[in-house]
Amino acid sequence: MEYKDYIWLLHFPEKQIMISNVGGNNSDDDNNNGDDFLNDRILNNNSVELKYFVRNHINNNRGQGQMPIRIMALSESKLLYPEVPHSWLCDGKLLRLLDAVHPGNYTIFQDQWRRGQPVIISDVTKRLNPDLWHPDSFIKDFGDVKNDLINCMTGNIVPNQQMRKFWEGFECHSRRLKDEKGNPMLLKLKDWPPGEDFAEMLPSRYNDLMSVLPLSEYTQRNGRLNLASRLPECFVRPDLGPKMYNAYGSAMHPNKGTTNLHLDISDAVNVMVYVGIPKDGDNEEYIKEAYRAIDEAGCDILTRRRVREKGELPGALWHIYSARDADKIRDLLNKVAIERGARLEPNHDPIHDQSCYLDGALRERLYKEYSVEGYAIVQCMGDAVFVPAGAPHQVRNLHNCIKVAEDFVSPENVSHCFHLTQEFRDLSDTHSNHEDKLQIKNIMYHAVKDSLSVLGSALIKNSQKNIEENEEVTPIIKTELNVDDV
Ligand SMILES: O=C(O)CCC(=O)C(=O)O
Ligand SMILES: [Fe+2]
Repeated sequence: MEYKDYIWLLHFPEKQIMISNVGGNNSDDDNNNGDDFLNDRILNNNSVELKYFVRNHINNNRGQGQMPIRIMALSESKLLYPEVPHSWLCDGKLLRLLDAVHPGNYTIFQDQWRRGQPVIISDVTKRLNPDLWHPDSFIKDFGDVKNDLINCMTGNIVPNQQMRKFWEGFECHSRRLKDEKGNPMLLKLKDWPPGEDFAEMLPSRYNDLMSVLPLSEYTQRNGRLNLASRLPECFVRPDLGPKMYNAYGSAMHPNKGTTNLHLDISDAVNVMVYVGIPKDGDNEEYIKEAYRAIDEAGCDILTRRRVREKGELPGALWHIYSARDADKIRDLLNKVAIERGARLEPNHDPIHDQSCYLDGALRERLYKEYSVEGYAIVQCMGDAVFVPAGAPHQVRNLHNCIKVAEDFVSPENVSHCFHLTQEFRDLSDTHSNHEDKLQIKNIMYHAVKDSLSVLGSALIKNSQKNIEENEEVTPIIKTELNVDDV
């Protein structure tokens, strides 16, 4: 979005601007007034014809009937939510909640979340026990345990390494494992703790994390707005995490992701619990590189200002896209693959394959050719990023990061979870999400059953109350009207 458009939005806050896709920095319709600008974007967005991607499943939830994206200015939202400390990033598209435990957070969060928009909440880790999340504590507790590492530059696996080798190089360049050319590798710990083992292997950390997760009605396993909590005990527990993401930072490599573009079938909250800057080498230089990466990644001015504020420690750069734009992204990635001479394989999917990172050039093409613009988000130390189910996202660590994510199933996005489960079924067997580990149909069945039973008992209670009230009223009416005398 251009500066003039932002100003326009600020001047017409009462319009409750709701648009499907706002232009990026490259908007070329300079002569439009605001309304034309909006109409143009909506038309543009809806009229893109997909030539390189064909959808097998009909998914009625894909855009039609969905609430449009909302863009807010603080002057307006302060009137709507006067009590709740918050600000707006990504040119008004991204809500940032500033008090993680404020009871008023739910309303404003839900007003974004039901539109499929991500949200960040800052300062969630101040009540964590920092000793449990320091790299040294992982060396002490698990240094001798072996695990695979991934070289983020090549995608190759460095198999069966003592984890102390990963952790010792976390904040010390000179101790990093080297590749065959003798260069320190950019490493990521692969799936650790493995599978579903977090709570059993790291019980104190599990309890520490769960005690600080914000919006607990959504994020706790028994939260009332976490539909997964409706699944009776006798079912196998769905895998909701937590999952840890441990990786070195790569601010110097703008087209290499720490985690490539993919989407998850449930909602997730991802918390930055530790950011480390190497202690050897030029500390200032690392920090400057990270700022440069942020400035070049399509972040809005307020984000660029925020990361430079005292006390902020930027850790990772996210690009999150609306779930409704997933097919357009697939179309672009298929088109690019063909341009590069590749053949499209059946039962493969450019997002589910998790093999691409959208660099600046691809993000620009996505905007120009499809009118799709994502959310460029910087996750600082202590930030929790809420990622809606089905929203394609990618992450690039700027410094060395420890993140922990917990999944949940919100009523707002349950239909995405359902459709995505169907979609994953058709993929080749190489995909880990092939089977329905979430058991989404069971979750939905029990959520509906419980809702009906709550409504049923409320109805019964209400009608009983009515009968009692009528019985009480009748004698009065009788006396006042002297019904018996008539
Ligand atoms: O931090 C990362 O590398 C990936 C995080 C992610 O994809 C998630 O939490 O869903
Ligand atoms: Fe993810």
